[in-house]
Order: sequence, then C-alpha cells, then structure tokens
Amino acid sequence: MTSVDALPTPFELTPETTALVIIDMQRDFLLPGGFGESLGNDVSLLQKAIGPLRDLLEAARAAGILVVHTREGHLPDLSDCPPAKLQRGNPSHRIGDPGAFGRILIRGEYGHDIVDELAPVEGEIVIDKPGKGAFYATELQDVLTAAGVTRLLVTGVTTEVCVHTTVREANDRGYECLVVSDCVGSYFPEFQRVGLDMISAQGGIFGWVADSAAVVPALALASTPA
Ligand code: TIU
Repeated sequence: MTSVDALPTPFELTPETTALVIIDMQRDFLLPGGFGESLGNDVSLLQKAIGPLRDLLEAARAAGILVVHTREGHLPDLSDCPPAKLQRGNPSHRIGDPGAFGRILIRGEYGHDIVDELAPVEGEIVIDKPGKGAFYATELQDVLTAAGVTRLLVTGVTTEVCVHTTVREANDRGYECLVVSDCVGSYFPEFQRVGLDMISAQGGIFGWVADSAAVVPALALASTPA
C-alpha cells in the first residue's frame, strides 16, 4: 500500500483492491465526424487526455491492477436507447445515423470502438453501457465485486457527463473514487475545471482528484514487493 498525493486528502492505493476505469475513450467522442462533433463540440479538447491516459494505462498494466474499459452505445435496432436520449438536443446527426465512422454510437461500428492508442488487451474488461453512468444496465458492479475491487481510478470522457455520472453512481455504491485530472476530458474548459472541483469539494463529497504525475509513480511503488 502507498498513498497518492490527492485532493482533498491522500488516497490510499492498494493494487489488489483497485481498478483503473477508462470511460468511453471511443472514436465517436474523440475524432472529427463522430457523435461528439455532431453535437457541435471541438473534439480536439478531448484528445489531450489520450497521452497521459496511455502512460497511466501502461502503469496499471505493469502493476497488474484490474483494467476496465467502457463504451457508450446501443444495439443496431436502438431498442436499448430511450426515445428521450435519441431526441435530445439538436445534433447534426442523431444516434444511429450514418457518420464518418459508421452508424453513430452503435455497437460493432468502427466509431463506437476505443481509440487505437488505448485499445484493450486480452484479459481487460470491456463494459458496453447504454447510459451515461457505467453502472446503469451493465455488469460492472458484479465484475468489481468478483474481483474484490472497492477503489477506482476513474478516467475518460467527458468529465462532466459520463465521468461524473459514473463517479456519483460508484460513490452511492460504496466505492472510493480517485479521478485522474489530466486523464479526463471535457469539450468545455470551464466544465473540466469545475467538474473536478465538484468531486473533491466539501471534504471529498464524491471522491479524490490527483494528476497522473502523482498516480503513476504511486502505482509503481505500490506494486513493488517490499
Ligand atoms: N456529450 C457528452 O459530453 N458526453 C456524452 O455524450 N457521453 C460521454 O460523456 N461519454
């Protein structure tokens, strides 16, 4: 066990009870032509998280901790997509429409999959989720329980939508969450800042926040035999 220099207090890192959760680092959110851009967003703002997240993923793999990737998306017939989600907003393309990388946010399409830099390797868990939160209508809690995981390093996109929703869901289920600040991304710089502040405020109301420069060496230290 070692501790990460985090806000609002140090976060204890115990490799055997910790998982790295990487939320929705999918081409549809990160590359031009996908769902994120169809909503009017500048996708380059999310791409900043890829480099630090790749380093964190490598550190997690070296430390042997559980790695969980999630993907937001729907069945080809959209039967798992509530009409409210389908109709929300005024996008140039809706979920299920043809986009630059296949049908937008549809499972099995190229755009629905994870960017090459962060592609899962054998043995890593991939959770397909129809909602914003990674616990809603998925097997995530069962997977974590079976692995004895109670502490999550949370990363991915977007900070204020799927990351926040997942952290709040996890918090209510009793998990301790550390959000890695440079490994999450938002289309809105002010949401990135405030979204992170909201997590560690009030004595850590939803969890902890630290950057990868604090987490990566702690992972290496925590997994080194004494
Ligand atoms: N639009 C937006 O900020 N996010 C999403 O739609 N999904 C995720 O955050 N993954």
